[in-house]
Amino acid sequence: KFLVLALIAFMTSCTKPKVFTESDIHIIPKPVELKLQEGVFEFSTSTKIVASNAFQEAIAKEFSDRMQTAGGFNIQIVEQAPDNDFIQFNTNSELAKEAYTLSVSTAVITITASENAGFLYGLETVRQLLPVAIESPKLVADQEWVIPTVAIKDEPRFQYRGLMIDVSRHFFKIEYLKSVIDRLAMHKMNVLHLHLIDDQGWRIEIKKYPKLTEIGAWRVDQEDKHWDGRYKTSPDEKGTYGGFYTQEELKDLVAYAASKSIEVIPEIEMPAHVSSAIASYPELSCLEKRIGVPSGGLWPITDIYCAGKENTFEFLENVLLEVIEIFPSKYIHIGGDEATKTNWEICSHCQKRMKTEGLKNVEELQSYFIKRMEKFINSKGKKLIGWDEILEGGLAPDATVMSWRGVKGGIEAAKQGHDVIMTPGSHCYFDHYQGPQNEEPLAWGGYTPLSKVYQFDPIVEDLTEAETKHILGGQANLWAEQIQTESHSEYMIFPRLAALSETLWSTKESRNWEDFSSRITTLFERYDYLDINYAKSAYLVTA
Ligand code: TNX
Repeated sequence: KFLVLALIAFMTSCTKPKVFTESDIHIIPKPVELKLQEGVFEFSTSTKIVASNAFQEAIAKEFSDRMQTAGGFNIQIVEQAPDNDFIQFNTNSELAKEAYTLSVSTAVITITASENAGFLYGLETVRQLLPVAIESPKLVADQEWVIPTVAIKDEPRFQYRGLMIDVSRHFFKIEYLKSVIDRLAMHKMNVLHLHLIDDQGWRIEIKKYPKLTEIGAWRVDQEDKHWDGRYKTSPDEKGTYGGFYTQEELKDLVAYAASKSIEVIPEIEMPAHVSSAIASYPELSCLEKRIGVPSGGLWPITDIYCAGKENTFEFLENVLLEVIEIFPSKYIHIGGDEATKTNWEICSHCQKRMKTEGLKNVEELQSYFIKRMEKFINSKGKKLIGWDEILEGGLAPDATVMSWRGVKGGIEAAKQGHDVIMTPGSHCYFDHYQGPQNEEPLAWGGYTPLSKVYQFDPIVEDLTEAETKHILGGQANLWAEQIQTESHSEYMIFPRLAALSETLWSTKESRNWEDFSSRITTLFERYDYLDINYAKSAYLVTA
């Protein structure tokens, strides 16, 4: 008797379509508006995706591949819509940039957007409506591939949603950066900022200055676990640790990112954090002393570009000309942070420059430097971004400020009518610890658990409406002094990226830690399938 009852129960559970409730929906970042309806859409071998341009085809193909791998059936990509059982992309130019609506009925899924990003985000939402097993790298048996019928209206709160990866302190392969791009798209983020140059390595091939990568991309060892304040490299030692990206590789990366609606912003540091350049071309510095590429952290580093000599500007303009050919991004980031200017105080070229330009101090000399670079960058149709130190001595006329030493610099810049990206160390530094220090891998310092990231809000003060408009969004920064491997890098990024994505995408009113921390467990299951080495400790700590 029991067996018969069990069999009946089993059969009804097989035939009855699943009924979804709101608590079954765990999308991150949380959509702006979601109305759950009755019924389900079921994916099967007869489901098709109608694509009408290359971008749609590419995202449809990725979706179809995922279904093939996990579900074992093929979803065809077609040009003409069949009668029913399909996903379609519908263009509506009235929708805001990046916005989309997603309507799922039992017969048709329609993603409406005005441009590529919206189509991608709509499909990413469909992915998150599907069972987590959709992420599986191998066939999952006995899985129903159904999603609830819903009506979603969604758009980002902020237009700039970024992640910076420091590839100088440690070198990461292009394939890894591509995987980061995949995951940024999954989290509806849209900027990858590449910190290509720092003291410890020059990572971009510049054809006019081959020594930058022959010498500047290599240091003696990668042992800089302890930021112990010593140069380990002499100029004559041959570097063994390092690497760089060829221009071809970077162009390929940029194209890959574009296929996921992600802009890659290159950062070409100046005037400081450039020992790697000076090791390659000592004449770029004030003292022209021969130095090696440091593997650890001598701090402060006084060997910076000379602001007096014309050849510094000629060099930087030539470098930027090549950079601009590779990166179609609207922005070029020129760094500008942490310049120890003691050599500028004693350098005759710098002193002369200050005299002829009527500059009162070295801060004004840095401002002259950045303004001059901005003129060049603007003349090539690009905009300049710099870290908030570019405020000192007077901001370049059209510069965008990345506020890292808290949000003060950003507020000041917005008040001056400049665009701002908020990346305060307190909430956005992914090189900080995210759990109890004694249980975590060595980090740079600081303490930024998941819950702290979730508290981030780029708009912090009562700014006027016009000033608020200047806050374009936010970004997390992963400095890599202590990060030697891809899996460690992933560990620092995830799951904090999920919290960041919701703070930058979802409405302020919908922000709710309890709700987020229950939804994120589903995302962890996806991360598990995707083999992402995320930090579990971050979740446990609710500072
Ligand atoms: C400061 S943040 C830096 C980086 C370091 C970071 C360590 C910024 C613009 N400059 O060079 O890697 O601190 O957290």
